[in-house]
Amino acid sequence: MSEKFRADEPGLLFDRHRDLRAPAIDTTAFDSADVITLDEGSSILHVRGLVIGHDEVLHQLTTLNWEQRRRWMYNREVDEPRLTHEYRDLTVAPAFLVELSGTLSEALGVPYDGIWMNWYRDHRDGTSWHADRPANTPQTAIVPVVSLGATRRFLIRPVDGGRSTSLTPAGGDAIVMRGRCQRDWRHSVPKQRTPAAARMSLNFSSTAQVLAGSDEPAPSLPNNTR
Ligand SMILES: O=C(O)CCC(=O)C(=O)O
Ligand SMILES: [Mn+2]
Repeated sequence: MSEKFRADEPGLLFDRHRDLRAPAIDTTAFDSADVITLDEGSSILHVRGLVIGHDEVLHQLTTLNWEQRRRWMYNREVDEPRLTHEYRDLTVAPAFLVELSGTLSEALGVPYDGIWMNWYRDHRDGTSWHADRPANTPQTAIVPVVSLGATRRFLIRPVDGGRSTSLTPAGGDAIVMRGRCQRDWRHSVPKQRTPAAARMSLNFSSTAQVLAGSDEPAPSLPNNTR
């Protein structure tokens, strides 16, 4: 084990080891990605170990101006169970995120130009069932989500309900939703009882991908789907 992997500091993280190597991108990770077929129109690519030093990246990103959003739940306003940050203009994002976006664009053939970021502070934070807007505008879309920090469950299930498929992306992995995942499926990161350390997810978006399908009316989604 490299000395740059550090055992957990008490109270800070629950994962056994943290990957604090200098941040880098392993482009060869795509070569050994797993394909999870959901149905004839949708699949997921699980790319393991794309980001080297993912805990260090998470640590660096904690200094951003994170937002605590609020939302209406029934008849009262509550804090969303996570912090969020967004780069609509990638050119002002940290250099590593720009590089990561470039890598994903090249590997997946989609020009990504925005990032929606979530910070799950611990196991009590999560994201409820939803599809991504506006990536649900085209009939098909390729939506990569890169995980940093703790391993959490990422669930995806048919839009009308039914059995969910459970993925467990570790820090540094990418989950790529492909095909009709934003139309026929809903995804979530559930809150859990088991203690978990901090996790961030980087959700990449592409204006070009949305515009390519802009003649197709996007199905309406309830406001509180995330
Ligand atoms: O955190 C994740 O892995 C997914 C988050 C997500 O789906 C979203 O913010 O749209
Ligand atoms: Mn999403």
